[in-house]
Amino acid sequence: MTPIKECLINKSTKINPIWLMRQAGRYLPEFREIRKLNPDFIRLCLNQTLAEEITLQPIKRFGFDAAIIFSDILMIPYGIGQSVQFKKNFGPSLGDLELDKLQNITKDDFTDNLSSVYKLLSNLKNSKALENKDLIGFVGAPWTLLVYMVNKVSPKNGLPDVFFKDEILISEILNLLDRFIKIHIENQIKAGATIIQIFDSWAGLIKSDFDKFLYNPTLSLVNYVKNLGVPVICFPRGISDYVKFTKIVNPSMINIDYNVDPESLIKSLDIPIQGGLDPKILLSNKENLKKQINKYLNIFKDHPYVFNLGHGILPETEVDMVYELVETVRNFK
Ligand code: 1CP
Repeated sequence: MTPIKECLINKSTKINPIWLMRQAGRYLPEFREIRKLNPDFIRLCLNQTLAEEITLQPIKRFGFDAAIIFSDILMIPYGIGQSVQFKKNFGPSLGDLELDKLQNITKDDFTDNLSSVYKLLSNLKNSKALENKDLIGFVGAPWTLLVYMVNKVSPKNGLPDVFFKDEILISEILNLLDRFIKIHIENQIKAGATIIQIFDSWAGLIKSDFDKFLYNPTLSLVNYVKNLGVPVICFPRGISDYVKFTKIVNPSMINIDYNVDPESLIKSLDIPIQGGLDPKILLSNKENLKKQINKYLNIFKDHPYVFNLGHGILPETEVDMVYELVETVRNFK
């Protein structure tokens, strides 16, 4: 059994497996080399040879216990026919949302549009580099994808009131997303994903209607993944009540963000926990980094815990600090 499955399924507290959110990405010089020559980000995600190489880059350097495929949560809007571009120093920018057009897309069209992603997984499945490691597939949660599809750009400066105006549109998109996210999950599992992570990066922006935007849609996906016999990790970043979320949604493991107090959480939760460390700590110094890592590992000493961050690793992180992090986690006794 892989180290992460030991933790997730056997609830082992003897090991602390490790991987990092956004481990395949911009902090790696070898990624930046490839990126420089490939300005179209979506095309890069769909380039099987390069996507495979990028997925394995952090594994080769750091020996993490899981690879996460090089792809993006916005491949789902792309797959159902909304255009997606990534602009330099700006981030994602989505095209007009033509609901009629999106509602006409079939399962086969969608699967065709994203066939490279599934091919990437099936190529990686038997890779020597991933022996005894997990291969993580992922999706954006319905809420986070709804936000990008309607707002069309990152909501990092908040959502305008007008976002919520068209309730019918919102319900239609949530229905559409439930259907296609499930198809994307099923396709990834069939192609070789051994774990699914659901990223709800903007869950912290939900201020009301939690059943509609957070609990019901996520529970629907979690049950779907579990029925396919694969563990599912949820990351509802920024929500105020992780205990309530976990009780209602009951994923196989919960990834906490860096605002969660791990000590109080552990008293109320008995499912495996992942993550927590503030990625900004990797921008400080080695001494502080070790101290903060040991804090998490000591708190989770007797709890099934997969080491990870409280959000994705920052592009400005120095590779040297990541080596230090991995060594500290591996040497913890
Ligand atoms: O190692 C990995 O995790 C690589 C695969 C991966 C994953 C899991 C990428 C590659 N993106 C994601 C998930 C993702 N994408 C999330 C959820 C996780 C999180 O919150 O960090 C989100 C919100 C996105 C959307 C997205 N894609 C953003 C954020 C924009 C915003 O609203 O602030 C950005 C910058 C991207 C582009 C992207 N995706 C991945 C990479 C390496 C990059 C950077 C590309 C570049 O500019 O070179």
